[in-house]
Amino acid sequence: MKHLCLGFAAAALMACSGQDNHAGHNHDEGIVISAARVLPPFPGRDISAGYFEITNHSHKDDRLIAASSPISETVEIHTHNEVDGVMKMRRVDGVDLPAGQSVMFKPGGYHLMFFKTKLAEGQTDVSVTLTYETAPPVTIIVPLEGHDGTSAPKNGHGSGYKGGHDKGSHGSGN
Ligand SMILES: [Cu+2]
Repeated sequence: MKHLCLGFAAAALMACSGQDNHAGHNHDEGIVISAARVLPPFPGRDISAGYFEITNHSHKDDRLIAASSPISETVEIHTHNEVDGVMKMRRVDGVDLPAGQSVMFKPGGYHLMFFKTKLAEGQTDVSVTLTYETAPPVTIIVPLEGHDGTSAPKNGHGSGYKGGHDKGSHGSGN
């Protein structure tokens, strides 16, 4: 219930500032992918995983229904469930994207699975196309990440911790 209230408050704030700052600019931002990364296969394996945050900025509920990529003929949307204390992966036929909300694709949760991954030598990023039930498909370029955890987020679009929890100041003016 608390989440619901916060959600409404945030939506109301956005609506207000939108009118003040973007008069005459009334297309909505649609669905935005951020903090995307693809983990390449472990040595001897050919399965990669894709993670990102997906935010539906539109006013309509939508649904991610498919993903594709030149590096793999088979890209599936997966989730993790705990079964008898063991995390198991399961394919899902889509992920709901409620209007105004974000869904995290992360280790232990939703993720993309790229089977029989084919990477060129020295390849550093991957093209991924996401297909939605309503919104038009979007192709994004996703950086490949190392397995050693050394690759820090480079695009400055990660979770913007600025130290402190000052409420009310949404610094992002785009
Ligand atoms: Cu999986």
